Amino acid sequence: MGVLNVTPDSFSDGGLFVHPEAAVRQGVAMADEGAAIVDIGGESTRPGSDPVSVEQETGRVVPIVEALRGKVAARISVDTSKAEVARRALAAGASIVNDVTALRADPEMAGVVADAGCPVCLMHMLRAPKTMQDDPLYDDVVDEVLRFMEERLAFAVSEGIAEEQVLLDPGIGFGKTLEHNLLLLRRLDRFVALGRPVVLGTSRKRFLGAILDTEPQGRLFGTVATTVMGALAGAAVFRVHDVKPNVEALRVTEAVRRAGDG
Ligand code: 9MG
Repeated sequence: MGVLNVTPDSFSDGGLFVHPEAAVRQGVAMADEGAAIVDIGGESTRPGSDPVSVEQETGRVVPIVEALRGKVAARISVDTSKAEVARRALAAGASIVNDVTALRADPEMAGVVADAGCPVCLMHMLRAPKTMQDDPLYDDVVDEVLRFMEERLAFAVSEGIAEEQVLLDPGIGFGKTLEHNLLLLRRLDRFVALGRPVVLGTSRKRFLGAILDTEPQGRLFGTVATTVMGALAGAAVFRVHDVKPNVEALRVTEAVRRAGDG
């Protein structure tokens, strides 16, 4: 899953793709490099970020969905927590909803997804982007995020979303310390055991910078390391800015995993 932030303020690529031609070029490039999904977001979820209106978000996302639809073989995912933005993006050609609030921000979101019959990614986040990094606390981060995933999956199904359409994401960096992120990565197998495809989003994130002492652009090798570990643990989708290196790492990992299978 290639990240396409059409925002002025995302943490590592903010402002790079606000111009529609640049966004479309980047979407096409990521698909050419092997992205199976292009995830388009019009509201930053970086720590401390401010929310934007439905009109602003729609105005950023929908023209890019329309321009990419038919131009790329990759599926288009809309990264939003607002039901109206999801509805309009799905009407414009998106076919997946990536909701970082796991259907908690907008009471109409579950209905939009259920009516569309499309896949939805439910991600864990502590509180909201504005406050999530203010001293996040857990007794046992892995257990608590697992329980959250089970509860949100049950909620989605109770709202008419088919279980087969749900993807789960532990939300690396969303209300977590470095140690919390490392523990979640180490026990990713427990999320895979829930039986739904697991989405992993580590790309260029701050916890990598804390380990490597680098700015976002210098976190590629760290990102690729987590992609390989995630693949070995059974994760299914890797949300990344740098598609080619991650696709190549996944192809090699897969080849080794299948060696001797005939
Ligand atoms: C929008 N967004 C930013 N980081 C993300 C992550 O880790 N997972 C998902 N699903 N979405 C994310």
